[in-house]
Amino acid sequence: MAELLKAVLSASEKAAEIARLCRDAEPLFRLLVAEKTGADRNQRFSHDFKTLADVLIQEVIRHDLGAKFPELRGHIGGEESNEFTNANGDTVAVRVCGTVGETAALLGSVLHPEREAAELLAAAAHREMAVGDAELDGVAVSIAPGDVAVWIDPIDSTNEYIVGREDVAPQDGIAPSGLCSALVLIGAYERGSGRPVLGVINEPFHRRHPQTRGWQGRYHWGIAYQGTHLSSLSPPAPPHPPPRVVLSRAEAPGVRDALASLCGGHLHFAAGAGYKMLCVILGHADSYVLSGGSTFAWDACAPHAILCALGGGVVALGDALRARREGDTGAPPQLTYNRPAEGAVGAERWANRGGLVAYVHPQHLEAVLEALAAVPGL
Ligand code: 2IP
Ligand code: CA
Ligand code: CA
Repeated sequence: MAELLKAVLSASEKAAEIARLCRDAEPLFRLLVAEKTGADRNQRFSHDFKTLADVLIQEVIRHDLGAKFPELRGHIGGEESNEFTNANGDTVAVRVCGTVGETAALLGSVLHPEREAAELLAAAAHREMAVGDAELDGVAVSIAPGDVAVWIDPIDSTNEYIVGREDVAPQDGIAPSGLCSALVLIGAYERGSGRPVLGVINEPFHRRHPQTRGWQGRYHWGIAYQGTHLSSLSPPAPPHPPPRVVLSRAEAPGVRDALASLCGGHLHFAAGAGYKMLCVILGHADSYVLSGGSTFAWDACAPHAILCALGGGVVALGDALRARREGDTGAPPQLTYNRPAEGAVGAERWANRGGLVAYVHPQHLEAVLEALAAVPGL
């Protein structure tokens, strides 16, 4: 009876379809390329086309989940605001309308004069998606939609999505950059406690079909709810020290050095906050460390739920180090998703301000925190 899981999975499949369509359909790809080269950029719309793709995907997910579960309406948040200003200076709220024609007309008012692009996007937004996953029928956990709220990152790693490189060879299973790091992230958390309970990561550009060369996606899910832990992934392999750690290329030098000594050469760099957490989920890395506040609730919620389902988690790094220094020997605090940061405005309200550590095995978390405790300024 995993109705919510099924609905989130099919919303993620529709989102992945739209992400692929924007790269495959010529009238849409042309607009994306204009983004990449800077040619023509922002001249016709007051926002980037990539932002419209993001906003539309987020609205499609919000619409489909809200239609299925009215209790969720008003409790589905995301990275993007849905307000656009078109070439005439009118503000348009992008949303999925009652009919495909109405949605096409609304998108047309933002994308004018790109009518074909608007029609392609509207048709994709209204397509019925069925998730034919027999495994889901055996999932015997029912999550009350009225108890949870949702965070959406419609496309994580947008830079890699726009640039679209397909030729980046993975190293030890981890792609340093490229289209494969663009992901759809949908996570649900408990409204009361802020704990993540259900996560779906969809990889729209997992691989090219060997014969047709068309894109094939795939998805992963996890549930950690009231003592039940379930996931589409097999249980993690036993831990082997030292941990293999994945970092952002923008990570601070002090953190890099401390972790390089800990991992004895097993340090990796990759694009995309969601992708780095996926590397931990898939067992290509043991931990993802980020010392700054450059990720948000919508980046972490879905991967966090899957990590919890596998016995791991995502710890709030700053708080964990503080507790450690104060001699607290309890479990380090996990990230939560229901409370905005005090005194912050806009997206910053939902930033994971003190950084994070994602892990599967608590032993690896402990080793990473110990190494970081010695880094000045953290
Ligand atoms: C970004 C994206 C970036 C990441 C950043 C996220 O989200 O995942 O790749 O930086 O933290 O907020 P990095 O690649 O250095 O880890 P988005 O693409 O949705 O803006
Ligand atoms: Ca993101
Ligand atoms: Ca995004």
